[in-house]
Amino acid sequence: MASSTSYLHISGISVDFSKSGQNIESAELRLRDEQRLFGPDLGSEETFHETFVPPMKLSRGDRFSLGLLCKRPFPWENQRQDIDFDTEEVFRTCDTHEKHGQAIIIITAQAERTASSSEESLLRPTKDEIFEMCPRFRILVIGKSGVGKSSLINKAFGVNTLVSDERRGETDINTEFISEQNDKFVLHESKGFEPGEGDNLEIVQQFIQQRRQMMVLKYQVHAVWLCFEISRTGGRVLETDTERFLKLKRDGELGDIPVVVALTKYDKFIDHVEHTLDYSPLKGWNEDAVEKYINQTLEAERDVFTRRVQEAAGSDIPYATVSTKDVHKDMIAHLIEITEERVRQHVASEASVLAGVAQLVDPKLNIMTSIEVDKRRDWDALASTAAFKGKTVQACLEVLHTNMIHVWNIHDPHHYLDSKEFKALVVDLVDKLDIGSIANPNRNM
Ligand SMILES: Nc1nc2c(ncn2[C@@H]2O[C@H](COP(=O)(O)OP(=O)(O)O)[C@@H](O)[C@H]2O)c(=O)[nH]1
Ligand SMILES: [Mg+2]
Repeated sequence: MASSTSYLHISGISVDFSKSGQNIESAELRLRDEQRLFGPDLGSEETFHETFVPPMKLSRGDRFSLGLLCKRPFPWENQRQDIDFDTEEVFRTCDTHEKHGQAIIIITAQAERTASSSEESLLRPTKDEIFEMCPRFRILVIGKSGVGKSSLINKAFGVNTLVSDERRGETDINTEFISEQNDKFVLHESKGFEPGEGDNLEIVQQFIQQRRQMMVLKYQVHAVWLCFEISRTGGRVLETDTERFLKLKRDGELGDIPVVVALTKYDKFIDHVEHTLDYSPLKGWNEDAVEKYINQTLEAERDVFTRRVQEAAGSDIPYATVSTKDVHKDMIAHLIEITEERVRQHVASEASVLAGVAQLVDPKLNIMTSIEVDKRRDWDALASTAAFKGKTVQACLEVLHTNMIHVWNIHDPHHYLDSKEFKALVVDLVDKLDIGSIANPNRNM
């Protein structure tokens, strides 16, 4: 969101032709009459990464394009191809993620604010800054088919459909799934580490490594949920490759990325324990005693399983039992809370804010996140500046209001919450709280 910006610094470009079948010899980024020529990455013919030092300066209305020199079987058939960018779109989204045919182009751009807009930026909601750095919480969910990955995601993020932008039917770990109902998270999915799943461990490891190398926070993977079903068990609970994955994490091979184990379908586990319990010794017991006994048995059975998970995971990899049944909503909230905490500690607070924004099962976390965002503003410093003195309480309330409704991530396709009418209601409400009239535009802070 760079609407208040007069120009952008274009500091990098990544192009991935691996799915396009094109054979590209070189590429040239052109901005007005400036050109930067670059070639494929070392050891690759399909990916290009280039950083521009100093960055190129893009103004609104500039002609901005990428020229490609495509290799053909015969050198005399070398062909040029031009991709024109929509400058307004680049300004609107800052970092632009474009698809051209099957080629994926990512432009890294930073807004350059004009000096005169510094006042405005003081009152600019901090959520803009956070969303600019990290517009979506990026999560990788691993687990064999049927363990309940999709159901868990849907509950946690309050959605019921996810779409990928792959035109082909097949998807893989690189496929980004997003939802129109909640665009604050992006999901990558991977099947588990069952025997017969090929070298999935290697695929997952490679994916995590690649994403770790990306400098820009929003392209990094912010958290991993490793899912399997909790069950009663006498023998081993984890597949060899699952144990190897956990060991890689423990040994630091995967870096700081938070991995949380989600033990799914806890309700099914409860049902199973209850249905197979030997009730004969309980004859003549009162209801409370029976319930206590059942709960103790349940906990003991659960502990057998979780102890084994802990043995494999070690103390640094937390786990949570979850269920998609509404009565167990707290469990998903707990999974999210421990994930958010790890993301905050090990990745970046901006990504953890997005985790808080994206999730929709834990209103307490939404509130905490919203407070966290407002805390980032140095209100004291702000209040003492000339810029602030001229502002009415209403202007300040607007900032709080904007932060709040976006951080709470309420599905509001018609933008009712952004409407003048709703804001008037809020102002009116604050008026009634007896802090004096703030609807009076002349009243200063
Ligand atoms: N009882 C119960 N069933 C679940 C739970 N989570 C998922 N399921 C069911 O398990 C099946 C597979 O779930 P799905 O989310 O599609 O698994 P995925 O293949 O890992 O994405 C579906 O029939 C779900 O309804 C749960 O917490 N409890
Ligand atoms: Mg699924």
